[in-house]
Amino acid sequence: METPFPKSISFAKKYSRLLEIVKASDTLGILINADPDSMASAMALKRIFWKKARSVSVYRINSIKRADNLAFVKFLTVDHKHIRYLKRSRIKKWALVDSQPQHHELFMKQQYDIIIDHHPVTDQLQANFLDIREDYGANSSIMAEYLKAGKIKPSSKLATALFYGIKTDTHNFVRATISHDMDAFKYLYRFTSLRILRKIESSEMTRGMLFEYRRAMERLIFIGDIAFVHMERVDNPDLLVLIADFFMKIAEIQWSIVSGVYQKNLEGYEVMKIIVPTVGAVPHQRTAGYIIDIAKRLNTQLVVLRILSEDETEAAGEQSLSLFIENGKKKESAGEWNL
Ligand SMILES: [Mn+2]
Repeated sequence: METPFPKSISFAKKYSRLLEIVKASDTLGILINADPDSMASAMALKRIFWKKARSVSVYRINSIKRADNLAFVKFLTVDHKHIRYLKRSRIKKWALVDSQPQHHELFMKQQYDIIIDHHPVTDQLQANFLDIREDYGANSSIMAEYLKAGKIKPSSKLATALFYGIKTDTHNFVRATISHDMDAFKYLYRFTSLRILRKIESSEMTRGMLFEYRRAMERLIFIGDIAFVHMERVDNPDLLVLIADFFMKIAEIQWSIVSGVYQKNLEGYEVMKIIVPTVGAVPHQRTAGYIIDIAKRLNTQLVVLRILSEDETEAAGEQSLSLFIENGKKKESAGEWNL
């Protein structure tokens, strides 16, 4: 690809080139796929054009569901709207941050005046002002350098947003990072509100989720060392993962199984199957028993898949299948079905 800047060009020069893109009479629209890094980047770009453009508005293509991201929006007062409220005719100049048009079809509908990103360069990338830095762990680090170059002291909310953006995109610097991110992090630290940062980081649930947790507690049953909950209808399947994770905190528990019904089939029936893939050694008798108990409680079909390795014959596979059948029969005759 054509590099927009020779390596040596200073951030100050880039900054003044960036400013030339948007005129005082222009309305600027910034598009993002909202996560902390992109929201912080949009806030920074908005700050850069504050009082320099007629208006700057931020539109996200996705909805924000994660509790920590909701806290981010609330406590850092991120001002943005969903793209469905976008009136294209009102926007004169377009910017895309922390993404490239190829990343999403909703990004492909227009030409961009500004693209600033840190993802690998995609095909046919074009913009009047293009700054792609693949060697940055977070786009927020690039934006912090622009603020510095423009001698803009970030507000505590903007600094906290960028700081958190870097933290999440680099997974707290676990990902092989990169001196640029460290430098930006150090620069932002003095302006950051650690109180808000802690609040965002400790936001693991929403009020709505709390009701789901209560529902989960009421439905929790223990089968051997398995914590098992069938949640029935759920609006958001991600919740099942959080609940399963939550019950893993119980000391006596080895397995946490959470089930739920997310979508109906074409006829409108909620059909559930438990699929048990078995491979290698025949499953333990006890494990088979547990799984059968769960299937029975849910009144659902149990599908046992035996995955054969190259040196196994079908006879070997039959063994684990018959384990489930025999166990089921035994439980039936012992009257154990009515758990
Ligand atoms: Mn990013």
